[in-house]
Amino acid sequence: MKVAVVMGSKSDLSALMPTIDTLKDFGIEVAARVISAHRTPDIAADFARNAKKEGFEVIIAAAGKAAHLAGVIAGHTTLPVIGIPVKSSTMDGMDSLLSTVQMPEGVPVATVAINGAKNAALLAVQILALKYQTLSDLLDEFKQDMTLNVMAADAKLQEELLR
Ligand code: RP5
Repeated sequence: MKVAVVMGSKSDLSALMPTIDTLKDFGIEVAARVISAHRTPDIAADFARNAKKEGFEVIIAAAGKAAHLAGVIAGHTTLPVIGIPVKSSTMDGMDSLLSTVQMPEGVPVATVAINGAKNAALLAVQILALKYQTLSDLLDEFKQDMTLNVMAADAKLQEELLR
């Protein structure tokens, strides 16, 4: 189980840490790279072309501003690509969101919310869970924990309101 997490700049790393941490929590091997669609376009293309051979099963690509990283990678591979628009400009991430999500027909990028780092990891886990039963079981536990947490918060709220 191996996922690549690629960021357009080292400055994106803090926004991406929930992706890396969540993947590791599920026992997935993570390779993190800084590769820019604009500043290192040849490296971006080489990376995407070789990703499947290297054993990656999903690629997560995060970038800000005119965020073309996920789209460029998706143009060079048939692996599923998940895009994270990063909030890194005066436009509050709307620039990255539109640049990442508005892909032309034939080259999909599964785009999560602006800075939606944890959901990107969970989507990758869900894709991999189609193949790996252990991940499927862990996702069931994860959902169950979420349910219990919300129920506990609700019960606490009722108690507080009755005081
Ligand atoms: C994007 O521009 C990067 O993904 C980053 O979010 C933003 C700023 O990059 P730096 O100028 O900090 O390298 O390409």
